[in-house]
Amino acid sequence: MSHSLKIGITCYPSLGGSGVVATELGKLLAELGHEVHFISHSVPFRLGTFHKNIFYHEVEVNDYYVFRYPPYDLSLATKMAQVAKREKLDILHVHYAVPHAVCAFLAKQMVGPDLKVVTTLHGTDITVLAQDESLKDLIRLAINESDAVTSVSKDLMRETQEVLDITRPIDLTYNFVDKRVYYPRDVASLRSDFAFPDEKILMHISNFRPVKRVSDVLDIFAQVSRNVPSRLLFVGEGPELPKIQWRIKELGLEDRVHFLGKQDEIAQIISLADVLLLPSEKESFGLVALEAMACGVPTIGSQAGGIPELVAHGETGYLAPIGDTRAMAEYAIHLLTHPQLETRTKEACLQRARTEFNSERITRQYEEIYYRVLEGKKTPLSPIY
Ligand code: GMT
Repeated sequence: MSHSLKIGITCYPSLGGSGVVATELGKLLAELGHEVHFISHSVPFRLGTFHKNIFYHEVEVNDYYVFRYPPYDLSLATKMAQVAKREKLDILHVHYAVPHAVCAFLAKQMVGPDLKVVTTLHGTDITVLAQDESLKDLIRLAINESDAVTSVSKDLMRETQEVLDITRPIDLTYNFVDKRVYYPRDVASLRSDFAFPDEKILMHISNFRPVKRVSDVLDIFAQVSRNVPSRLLFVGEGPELPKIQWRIKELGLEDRVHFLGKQDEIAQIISLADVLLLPSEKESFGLVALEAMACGVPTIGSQAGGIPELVAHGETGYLAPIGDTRAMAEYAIHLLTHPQLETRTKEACLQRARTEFNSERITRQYEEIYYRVLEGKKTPLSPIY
């Protein structure tokens, strides 16, 4: 079975790695000849230019005055069912369990069993939301009722099974990068805007939420900059920023730390860096570390969640226990003061990103899952990791 499919995709269109993965997957599936229908409240921000196989269906929410909270979830479920019936969708592929997997479950009740639901778990839908008693049973139901469930790391798979006491099989589908977009860019002239030739550039890119432990980034940089002439570039925006700005003053690092805000051209920006810092508390995979790896930039960070499945310690970066900023700084200093090691590490990054996490490979895995559920075959039991 390998005919082209009609696939509905729902994700958070305007933020986060799950939205990026869902959108990039949709684009790649469309290139392979499948018809892809995005169903969401706004156009996914990475969707880009027109493609004949890509369609967008906007969810409009009824905000009748009796509602204290307009029921987006119900409108989304209804829209999914309408699009599935009208466009004769084979699959609804939802990214992030809450509320998308629940809405897909409802849509399937409206459409019938021929519509197959694939749910991809991305991280905080399990590591944060599934711990919440007000959501736990609903998330378990949506996961158990999906025709296939995928997880972006083995660690997230294990945590899902543990937290929700789930025994159903889950497929492993790592995050991926498109090598046509993520490769080391020539940024020599841009680099000189931020650092002198003898200075190294460390970078942190995130949504600046508490799970990212951004103050650890500063602690690491404070130690590194005492030993290696260097600059720190922050990319992104989020709630921890004001605290960080205050701490930079306390540490007297104002001249060495730069804020770039939200950026679209991530491949170009990452190519500026010598090292990416990712000391997160929780990180089911760490898409940004993969994007960096594909641009030849090693990550130094924490052993949280799925990061060790991505960053090969000692080969494509270095990992230490969560909060051990001293060890992370020592790794950074060692790497940045050994040019041959830096060159070797960069090569290993490019090699690993291209082989293990390339978009063709992971897109094929998703395709195989779609064909499998359409054939009504059971998911193979996931290995115990
Ligand atoms: O970060 C989040 O809270 C949500 C989510 C998102 O939509 O950005 O991020 C998760 O999904 C990414 C894509 O699969 C992963 O690469 C991130 O590691 C993961 N974030 C966390 O687990 C904190």
